[in-house]
Amino acid sequence: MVIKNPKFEISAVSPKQYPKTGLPEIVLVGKSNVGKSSFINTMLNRKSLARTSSQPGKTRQINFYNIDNNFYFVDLPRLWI
Ligand SMILES: Nc1nc2c(ncn2[C@@H]2O[C@H](COP(=O)(O)OP(=O)(O)O)[C@@H](O)[C@H]2O)c(=O)[nH]1
Ligand SMILES: [Mg+2]
Repeated sequence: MVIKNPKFEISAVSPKQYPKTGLPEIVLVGKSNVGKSSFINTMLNRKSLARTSSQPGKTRQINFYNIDNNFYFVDLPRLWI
């Protein structure tokens, strides 16, 4: 798959903010610091679209990345598991 234009769309803190496009969502869920954000960047061939950190627990919102208007990568923070 050729990815042309992956975009950070929103850091949602409430369900009202979740995108309503109906596009499929691929959700990354796991403990802090296991490489979820790095996985997204690697899949998209971008260095730092998804912010990575050596400190656990940095992501607190639900981050939606719109991939060419085809699907979303959704990066969940640790507190959701
Ligand atoms: N050695 C190594 N470090 C990695 C790898 N993937 C991620 N990291 C590092 O692990 C830390 C946490 O990664 P991050 O993607 O922020 O994890 P997240 O909290 O699950 O989103 C960062 O310092 C990354 O640079 C990997 O494949 N190998
Ligand atoms: Mg992360």
